[in-house]
Amino acid sequence: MKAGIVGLPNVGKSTLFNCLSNAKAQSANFPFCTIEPNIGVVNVPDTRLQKLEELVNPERVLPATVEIVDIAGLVKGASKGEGLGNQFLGNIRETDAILHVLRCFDNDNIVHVDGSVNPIRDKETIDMELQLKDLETVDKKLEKVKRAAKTGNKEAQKEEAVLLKLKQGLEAGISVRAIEFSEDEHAEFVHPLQFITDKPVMYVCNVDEDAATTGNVYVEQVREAVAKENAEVIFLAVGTEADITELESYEERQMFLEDLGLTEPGSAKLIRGAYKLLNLETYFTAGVKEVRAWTIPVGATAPQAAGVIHTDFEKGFIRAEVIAYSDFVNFGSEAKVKEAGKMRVEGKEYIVKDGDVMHFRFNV
Ligand SMILES: Nc1nc2c(ncn2[C@@H]2O[C@H](COP(=O)(O)OP(=O)(O)OP(=O)(O)O)[C@@H](O)[C@H]2O)c(=O)[nH]1
Ligand SMILES: [Mg+2]
Repeated sequence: MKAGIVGLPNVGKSTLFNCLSNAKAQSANFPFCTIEPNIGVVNVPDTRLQKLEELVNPERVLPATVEIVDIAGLVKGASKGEGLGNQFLGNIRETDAILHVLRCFDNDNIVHVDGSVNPIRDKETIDMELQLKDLETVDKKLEKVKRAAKTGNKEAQKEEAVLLKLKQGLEAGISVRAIEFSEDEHAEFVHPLQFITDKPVMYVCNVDEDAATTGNVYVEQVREAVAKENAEVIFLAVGTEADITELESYEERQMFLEDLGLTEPGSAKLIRGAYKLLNLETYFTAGVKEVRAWTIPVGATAPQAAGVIHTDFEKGFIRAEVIAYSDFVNFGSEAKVKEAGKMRVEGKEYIVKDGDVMHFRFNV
């Protein structure tokens, strides 16, 4: 699963990327600092994993991960080839969710490509470029479908109607996610085209240090502007957090966070938010060799969950032994859970719950 970072140049996208991932991206105070996309793997922070580690004492612990892509800043006209971002919009099309970074801090020393701090205007600039890119996709498809529709092909006619509705919406400045389609229409015609503006989005307001715990008026403006979008808005002192990430020891980092008034990095909240945005959940395996978090889509069945470990586990699935996370923690070990009769045996139809500790039985 992947999330892509978008925004104007010089708003702090690469700095955010650096807060999140161990891969270091170049960030500097000039527009178009990023040229080639930065791709990094981010651990999903989960305190349950630490708790399981304490109880099981395994050789190693592996958290769940999400992939993050940081691209060049987009500017007005990007969809027509202006700036650099356009060539990399393809990388964003391949992601599953969008993190839209908005500059919400004043600082005359940091260049703003449009001359002043105004997150609402910036958001509209970016939205429009993304919409124009999607419009390009619609137009290309429409050209093909039109011909088939003319010959009387019923399926093509249905598709043409959907495409025309998309075209009309996008031309009016509406993102695909806000254009209404039936579930079937969406699955059959909209989803396969991987529209950028159809992906779930989270607005990341980059605030200065003073606003790290409170937010500021820019954040309020953003909240108000996107209220109807049903999108997540979070704020984060990206620059400061990137500095904290640089510190060597956990204690030092924790101390600086506390100075800011935070108990955990805002980036942890962001990653969890992104995970939710992607409609993902976690189940655990907890053996003495390894305690590990595995990522599944919400609603996955036991065999599908097993398939995340290995396709053979899914194909040869017999049953799953399941312990609810809370039972594992309350009883303290797998053996004690079993003694208490709290371990369940589940079959193919079982819908995995977030936090389940699982063990699979399978044939190969
Ligand atoms: N004061 C302040 N400066 C910041 C903050 N976040 C980023 N910066 C600075 O802004 C400049 C641009 O940051 P980058 O992360 O390179 O910006 P970008 O969005 O990746 O820019 P492009 O790659 O050019 O599109 C750098 O000098 C950062 O140190 C912040 O929260 N506060
Ligand atoms: Mg950058």
